Amino acid sequence: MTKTITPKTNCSAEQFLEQCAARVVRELEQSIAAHHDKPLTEVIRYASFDGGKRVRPGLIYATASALDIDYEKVDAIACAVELIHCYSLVHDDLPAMDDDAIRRGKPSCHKAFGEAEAILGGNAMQVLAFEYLAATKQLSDIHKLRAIYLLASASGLAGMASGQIMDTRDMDGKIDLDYLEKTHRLKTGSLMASCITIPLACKDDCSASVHRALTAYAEDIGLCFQIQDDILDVLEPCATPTGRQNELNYISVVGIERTRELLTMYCERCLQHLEKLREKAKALRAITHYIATRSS
Ligand code: GRG
Repeated sequence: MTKTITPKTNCSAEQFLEQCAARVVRELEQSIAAHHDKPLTEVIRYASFDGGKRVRPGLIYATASALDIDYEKVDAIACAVELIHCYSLVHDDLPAMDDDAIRRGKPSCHKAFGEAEAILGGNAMQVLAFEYLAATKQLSDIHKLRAIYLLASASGLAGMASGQIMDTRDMDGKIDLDYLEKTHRLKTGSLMASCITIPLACKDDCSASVHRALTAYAEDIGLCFQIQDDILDVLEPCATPTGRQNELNYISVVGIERTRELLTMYCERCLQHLEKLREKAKALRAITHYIATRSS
């Protein structure tokens, strides 16, 4: 069995994310191994293990570090959020959604396994996420309940699913900045925010000012991520999936110059929110810079 990796905060964001990726993949490998004989396990492994920047686990371990929470306590949270994220990519790539043939440099899940396996594999990943949270021995019952509630609301009607339908509807060119931001806050922002708010909800002795600062950071970091995603979509199309072109993009709504200004504004706002946490927020600060400047 491979050794548990402890992500170090005194290195670059890329190295920190690599260590978080190794840690979360090891955790997922171990628990999925228990289901090795089940027919959907191969689909889940395919959709969860290769590639992916693992930004969400990175944010979770970085928040744990900022709040002095042991990494063991957030392992199940990192696995659960990453499973929901990977699941959303599987369904997002389906012909009824973005119809993407390639994901993370290899055939998308429905191309490799067929639509029925991709739909069911995705469904299984979604509920497996909640199974992790319910089963972990590292969180108290009240913390588990809070985590389950926050993850369910981030991914369901109050979050990602609603953002996805706003993104999928034909708006006949009637998209303004307000609609765009509402969609992105739900579709991308809510799950990313949960990477901060779930560890925060598992910390009982957090000061009100740190709580406020991290909650504000959680609300802004997803938009920062999405704006850079939109820039990459348009300026570096090879860096992103290739399916249906999306009119819901910052650049088509406000132009490249304003998009860059918005990215700078959200990135600075995120860094300001972190000031309150001083050195404790070192890893969160590094990931913020990475999110706003990444090339894939
Ligand atoms: C969870 C109930 C429920 C429904 C899901 C299909 C769907 C409904 C939502 C799709 C949401 C979606 C695909 C959002 C896009 C978010 C986004 C920017 C994805 C790319 O994230 P990266 O760059 O991907 O972190 P990697 O591959 O690095 O992990």
